Amino acid sequence: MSRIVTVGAAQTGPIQRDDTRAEVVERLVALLRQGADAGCDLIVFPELALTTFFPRWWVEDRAEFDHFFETEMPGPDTRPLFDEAARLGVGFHLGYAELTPEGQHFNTAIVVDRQGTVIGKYRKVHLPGHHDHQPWREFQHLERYYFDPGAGFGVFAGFGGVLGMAICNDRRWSETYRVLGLQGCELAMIGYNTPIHYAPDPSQDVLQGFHNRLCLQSGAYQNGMWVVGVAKAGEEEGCDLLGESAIIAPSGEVRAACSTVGDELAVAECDLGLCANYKDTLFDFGYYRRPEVYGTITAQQGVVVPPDVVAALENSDDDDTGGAT
Ligand code: CDT
Repeated sequence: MSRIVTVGAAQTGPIQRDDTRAEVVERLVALLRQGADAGCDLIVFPELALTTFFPRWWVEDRAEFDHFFETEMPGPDTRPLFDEAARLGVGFHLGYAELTPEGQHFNTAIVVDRQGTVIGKYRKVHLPGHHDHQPWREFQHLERYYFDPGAGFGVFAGFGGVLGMAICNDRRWSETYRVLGLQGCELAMIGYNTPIHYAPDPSQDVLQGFHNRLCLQSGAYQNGMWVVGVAKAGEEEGCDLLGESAIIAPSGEVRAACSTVGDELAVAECDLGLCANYKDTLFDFGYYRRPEVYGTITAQQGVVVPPDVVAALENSDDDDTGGAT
């Protein structure tokens, strides 16, 4: 049975450090209206959609950057977005930096229903980059300094289906999709800020677009779910951010995509009923999965080459010089 949710991937262009919340919210409201005109039920905004990607800078006292965080949602600056969405009868997903009353800092996303009520919240689990100042880099990636890690991946009822969220770097980890998939997720919303330049291995720079799609498409297919990947894109404070926002079907096919690195909406009719084509056949988890042999995935964090393999390699005559000279 088909269950159509018309989704808008609302990519934004860059947000500069001096852009005010009010200016940014105005841009989001414009995308929201565009989405409503296009018949969207749900608009998906990027990760940290209200501010510049501030983890690119080091400050000795982290509290100096607390102004990038929201202490309430909606707050005075974001209220217009909630009000306009409710007026239009359109739901949305929004990424932002969250500061809790207990003083915890999270990279957070929420999903809001057509009435303007928050129906789900997610805090980023996989925090990439580093925790210390590394001046050799062109720019920092200090998510491990500014954010506390989230506690897990939940799913939420909304828009007639099972919704899930992940944030940016989470999309590179197959565990993310599988944990969502095991809870029946039918539509995963994933905002991102992905610098094109990856300082630890610049050979990956030209592959950023490929790796983005590779992760989103395989996650969708292997779990029989729609995946909506939405970028904050373009040149932000001298840092080039990947665009290529896309809506991926449970088949792994791209159904809609952005073609610019500015504010842009890509729309697709997502039939949640299509998930069953995969969830009930090739990826019927209940019938085919073998959790009894997957224990390593949760039992250990890093790589452990088994001692017998290490020993065999040490005793081996093989080398990597490419053969006899
Ligand atoms: N925002 C975010 O998670 N960005 C990361 C950059 C990785 S390089 C430190 C990403 O995976 O796209």
